[in-house]
Amino acid sequence: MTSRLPALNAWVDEVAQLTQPDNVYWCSGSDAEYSNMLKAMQSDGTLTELNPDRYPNCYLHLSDPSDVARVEHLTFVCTQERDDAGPNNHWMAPDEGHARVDALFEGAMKGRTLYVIPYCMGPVDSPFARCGVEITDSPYVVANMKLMTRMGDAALARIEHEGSFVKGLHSTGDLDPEKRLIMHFPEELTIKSIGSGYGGNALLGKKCHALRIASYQARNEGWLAEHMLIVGVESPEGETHYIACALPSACGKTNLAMLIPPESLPGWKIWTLGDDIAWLHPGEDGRLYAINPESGYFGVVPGTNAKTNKNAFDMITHDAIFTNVARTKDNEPWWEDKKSGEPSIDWRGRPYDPDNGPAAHPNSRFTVAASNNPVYSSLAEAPGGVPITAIVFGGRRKELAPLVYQAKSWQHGVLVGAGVASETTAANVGEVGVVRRDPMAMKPFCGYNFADYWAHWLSFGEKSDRLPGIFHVNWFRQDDSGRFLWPGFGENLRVLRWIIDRSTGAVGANETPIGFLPNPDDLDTTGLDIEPDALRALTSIDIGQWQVEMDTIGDYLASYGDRLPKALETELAAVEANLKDVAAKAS
Ligand code: SAT
Ligand code: MN
Repeated sequence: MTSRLPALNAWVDEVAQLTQPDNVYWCSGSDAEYSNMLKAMQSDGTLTELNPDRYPNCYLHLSDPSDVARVEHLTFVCTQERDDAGPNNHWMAPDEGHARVDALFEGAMKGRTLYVIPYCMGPVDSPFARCGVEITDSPYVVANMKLMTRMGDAALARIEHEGSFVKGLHSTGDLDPEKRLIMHFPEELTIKSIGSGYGGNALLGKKCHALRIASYQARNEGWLAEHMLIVGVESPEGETHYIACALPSACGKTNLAMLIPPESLPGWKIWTLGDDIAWLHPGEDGRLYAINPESGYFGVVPGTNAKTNKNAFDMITHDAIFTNVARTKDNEPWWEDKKSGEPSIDWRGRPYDPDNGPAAHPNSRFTVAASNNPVYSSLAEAPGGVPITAIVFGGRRKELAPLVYQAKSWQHGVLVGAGVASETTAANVGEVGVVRRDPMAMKPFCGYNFADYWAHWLSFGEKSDRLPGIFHVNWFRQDDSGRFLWPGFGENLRVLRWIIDRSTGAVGANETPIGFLPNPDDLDTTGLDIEPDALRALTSIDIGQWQVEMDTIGDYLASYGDRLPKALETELAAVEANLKDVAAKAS
């Protein structure tokens, strides 16, 4: 098969010449094709069927142990000018980037099939959606792309009609970490990834396209591609507000996106639009409208249980692909904190031995179609997206950041987003638990210079006065003995309610130098076992600590040099001056 688009056929030919596959296969996206992929992987030993009675249509894939997370140190943005990629990205000149990665692709698909995957990020009939074609030699990628994106014939028809698409070339290569590169050429709308079969490195529709390349496209076209979940919060009166929330990887975005309201908040409902990525477009009415470019979830498995995320727990009992979890002796998937069963074989396929560490890899994942989610919003398919009431940033911070606060303006909110920091997690290769700056939770995902990105964010404030309010949350505050101060999970709905109340003007707030904090009375804590001291700590700030924090943020922003928008410096200076005033009054 070929397409009706000569440029696409020519590119497939060119890639086939370089990589020399045995066969070329164009994916249709059909269910039969999906089951053929699963069968092929079962026969070559890369996929195992799990207990079909307890976990119907569920499969397990085990990665190479050296290939279990994104690899930021091997991820490059290749723009003509180094400064266009910015200090937030690893950079390589495009010529050198192509030369290096093409050398690795030479003959890489010998003995394998080259799969052509046309896909659409976003509902196929949405003007906000954007298309791509991924070429890969991995049936695991084909199967995962089927669950995660709208792929196949319908996407191809749109691509043929539009005539343009993001090009993504992927090969698992030989999985040698020395020969692994994840390259982005935003000016050419091109991605080339080799040497990894893992999630964000290989499912090119996800972080590579929908964030790195799309953020670049969005800047040129006047919208935002963000690392945000989208959730609908319906009140007992039937009014639904949509919230877009950016948290760094593995900080509970999937849990928040499909939160289960606690019994003490009867009548509230939650609807999931997306759990990882949001594309935000300004509407004619001046509001921001969001679509989720994905149509599936690639979520962290460990910690998922009936208490932390019952929706996810139920959703992964059928039609799911598990990656790097353990198995019980009955061939059910098992992971840390599953709260039932016992591991028998670990994620490396060895008999389980606690001396070898966790049974499931801490970054083990499930892949499921969004339609598996019992609270999937029907509006997730709406071509025009949903209007956003509030934008929420957050991080994992043991100390400092209160449970929630609201920025004083859009411009101040951009500073709040730019100042996001979080303790690192297992989603990326590297040290876990150290605080690092992760502006807008986009540090690993912004395809261009952060200074230009912040300027782009600021530009929305000049064009509309109906933008969502901007908030910051931190579910992860601990006391001196390391206990979490806030129960989190379903109880986070209480915080979302305050955010909605603030956005609709229903409640007042306590104005502080860093923003508006809840008056403790306005945060509904009925039925919560939370000590007054803890609540006070969660809803107040330490001026001295925040002075240090603002200094650190100032130094960080200054590292962007002349390109840093002046408006951010102005906002920073205002917060610093306010902190100083309050400190002076207190002493
Ligand atoms: O590996 S992925 O980038 O797909 C998942 C994540 O890090 O959020
Ligand atoms: Mn993510």
